[in-house]
Amino acid sequence: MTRTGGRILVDQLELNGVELAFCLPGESFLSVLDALYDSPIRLVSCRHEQGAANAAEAYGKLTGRPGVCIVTRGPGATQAAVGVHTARQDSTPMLLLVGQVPRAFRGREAWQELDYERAFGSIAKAAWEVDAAERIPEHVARAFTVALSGRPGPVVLSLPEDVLSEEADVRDAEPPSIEQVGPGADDLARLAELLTAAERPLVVVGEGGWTANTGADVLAFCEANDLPVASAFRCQDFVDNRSPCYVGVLGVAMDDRLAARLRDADLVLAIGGRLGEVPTRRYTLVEPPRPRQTLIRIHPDPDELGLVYEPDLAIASSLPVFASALRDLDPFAARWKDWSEAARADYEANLLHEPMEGPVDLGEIMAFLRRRLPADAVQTCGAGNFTVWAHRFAEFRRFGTQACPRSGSMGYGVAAAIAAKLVHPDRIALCFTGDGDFVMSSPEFATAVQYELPIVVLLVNNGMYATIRMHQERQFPGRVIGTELENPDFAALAQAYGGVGERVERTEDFEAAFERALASAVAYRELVPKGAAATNP
Ligand SMILES: Cc1ncc(C[n+]2csc(CCOP(=O)(O)OP(=O)(O)O)c2C)c(N)n1
Ligand SMILES: [Mg+2]
Repeated sequence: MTRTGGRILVDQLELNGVELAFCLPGESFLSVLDALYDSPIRLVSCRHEQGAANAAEAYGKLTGRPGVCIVTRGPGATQAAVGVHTARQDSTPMLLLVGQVPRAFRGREAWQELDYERAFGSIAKAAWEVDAAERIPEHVARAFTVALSGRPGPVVLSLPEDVLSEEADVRDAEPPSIEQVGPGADDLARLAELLTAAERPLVVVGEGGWTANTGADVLAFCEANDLPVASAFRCQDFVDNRSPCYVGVLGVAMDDRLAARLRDADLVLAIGGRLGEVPTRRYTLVEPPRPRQTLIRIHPDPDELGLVYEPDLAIASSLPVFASALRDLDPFAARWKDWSEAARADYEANLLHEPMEGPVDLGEIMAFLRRRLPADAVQTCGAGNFTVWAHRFAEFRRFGTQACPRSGSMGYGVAAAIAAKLVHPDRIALCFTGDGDFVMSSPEFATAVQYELPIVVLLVNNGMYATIRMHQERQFPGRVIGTELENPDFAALAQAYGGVGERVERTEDFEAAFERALASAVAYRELVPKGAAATNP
């Protein structure tokens, strides 16, 4: 039986367990849209490719499965690039499917033509073009394999228009199974040896295929041995923050006491993550290439283990398999109790805050949210100084409740909250955003309204790009330029989109306003006359 390339593609996505895809429609992939018409895959059509790509990235973070984003050629693809970059930096599996000019036009710089292999060469984990409908199953299987194996990441598939519309008789490919390698007995013996010799060890958990069980296993090991464990930037939901062993996040504006602990640790056991610029405070706390600390690195991708640092012990292993082996190790003679307890005490002290000047105290508001939010609420954000409060004062209990860009990209939070609400319709999806950040992602507020996804957006409006202003005033005092913002009335904007909007001007008014926000589904739908012609005049 023959099928169109579009149908073959959609069948292949279904076989790989895809249940949701984000798109911004384009004429270059009409046959994919047509195949989706009959498919159980839910299609969410966004308002900007940035939003579609960010939502797909967040889906990948929340589920561990590749988020699928479908966009049109040239401008569609370049607008989606930001989500691909985040997926790359954040090690998130993702599939960007892009329309391409017909095969016969390639190389002419035809309309909206782009060489995706070159354009996405350093952004995606891999990017390539499919050259015939009959090879779509093979290419999709390869795309899922590459997105999920080793260090997860984004894959870009370029799909020429005529490949999608041509018919082919081809069998589907089996969904790939990703081999999970584990640590060898020698690795674990050496790890035990190094750890036994350590006086001030610190475990750091980071991205690269984390799961809820991984967090539970790592924590069980830490608790059995009084080992302090810190999370890398925006990996705060990797272990239960209420564990006596959890000691905080190595993020932007990290607690100096935690920074000192990482610097002064004599052994760092890095499970996942890259010990990148943010968690190491610009590579000062753990200095490449040969850190002061004894360094043990665990990562599923052997390539990653040789980058930047010279570890004392490098173990190529899937993180879940490693964590489960770690849990089974015999307990160490616990000598780290004082070190661990002191770190935990600092973390708890850092959750408290000095009252802030002015009528709205973000520390107070965060303290309220810490009490109020259920353990399964999903928090999202973009970039800005407001995130410092959101990260410092939040407590995460479960994996898959923080969907924030480790890439530090603005404009992510609203789309991520949409993805969260689609994955977990019964949970609260709370987006922290700033006045700059929100305007960048506000088109997707319309998507939330259209698909009746009652996300809650908490917008910190300070009339400026404060992060940049802060650095500007430090480095170039008295020479403020380009960082002030003249803003719309955000509450009215939310209403205009068909949502609910409120302005809170005093700390004491927040609680009631927040409860009203939770209670209000995005119910209002504007009525538009039917029958507006879909054809050209
Ligand atoms: C896509 C993108 N563009 C620019 C930046 C640089 N940047 C980081 S934070 C920030 C300001 C964000 O402003 P706002 O959302 O108002 O947050 P505030 O810092 O005022 O709390 C900017 C411009 C970025 N991180 N990402
Ligand atoms: Mg601002």
